[in-house]
Amino acid sequence: MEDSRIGLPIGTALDRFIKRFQDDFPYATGELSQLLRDIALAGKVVNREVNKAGLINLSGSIGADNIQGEDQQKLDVLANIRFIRAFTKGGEACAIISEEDENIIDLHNNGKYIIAIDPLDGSSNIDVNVSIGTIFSIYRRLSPVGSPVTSEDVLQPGINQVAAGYLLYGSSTILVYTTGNGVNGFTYDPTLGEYFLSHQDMTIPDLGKIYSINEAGSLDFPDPVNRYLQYCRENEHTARYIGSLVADFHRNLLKGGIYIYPSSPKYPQGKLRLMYECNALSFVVEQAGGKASTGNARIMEIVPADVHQRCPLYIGSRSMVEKAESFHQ
Ligand code: P6P
Repeated sequence: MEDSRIGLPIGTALDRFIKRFQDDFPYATGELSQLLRDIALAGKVVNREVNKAGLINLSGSIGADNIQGEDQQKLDVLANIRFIRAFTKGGEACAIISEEDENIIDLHNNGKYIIAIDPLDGSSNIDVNVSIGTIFSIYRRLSPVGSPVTSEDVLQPGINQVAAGYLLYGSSTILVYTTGNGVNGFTYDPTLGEYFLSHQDMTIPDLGKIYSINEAGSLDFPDPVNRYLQYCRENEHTARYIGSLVADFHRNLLKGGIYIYPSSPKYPQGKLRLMYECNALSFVVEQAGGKASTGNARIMEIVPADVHQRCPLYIGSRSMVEKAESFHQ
């Protein structure tokens, strides 16, 4: 079976890429492929709205907090609606876990897949034109198709993911995903309304010099974190922190680096969400040769107890994550 590490050239359209590698899975019946197309389509719509938010009064807050207690942005709500509508129409997903919804969205259909999604991460950056992103994770349901969705269906560890990835709405919009067979990136051409393969078989440098963390919290960081940061400062590292996880992650994926959001008194379990932020990016980074941990344990082996649970996140170049972990031992 040909894997995604060879085969289709740069410039291949996303649709052709998906079909090409679906054909390699004889048992594949096309639902996962269609799910990826649904995500790509919703991403086009969100991209359009993100790119003109200021012109159509879509910037700013709706004046209410979301279930996370965070000031909900108009585009958060819009993006959530777009992705849920795409999955509802597509019919491949039977349930959705969304950062914007307290409860699991049961679509009461014969879908085979569970989606965990952060429709628009980093939304506080929307008003200042900083890159933001969508993060998604896809699982196969464990209970029989057509039966009620169970808690076992939704509380699966990250190692059960069948696909995961992100959309980055930045200087250009890129869709990066894996189905467990390498990582590929597709840049969106809005003049053609299509994504084209631009980053083939992405691999993260094993070592980098970039560390991404909000150092303003250092007075409250666990001691091992501060000792690792001191190591970075003493070893010609450089700090880059956009405040938008997808943007920081993507830069580190390309250049090498580590992103850390540790536990703190304000966030005893860390700030980031296991199901729709940490697991998805962990699948991508592991497939690209990197590593993702809580500082002590592999992210993807955590068995969730709650769909919105948080966890500390150390993610990026393998040697850098292992170095940071060594300060915890
Ligand atoms: P802080 C955005 O709210 C987010 O979830 C990530 O995208 C980002 O990396 C992080 O939180 C920023 O958090 O506490 O540094 O502002």
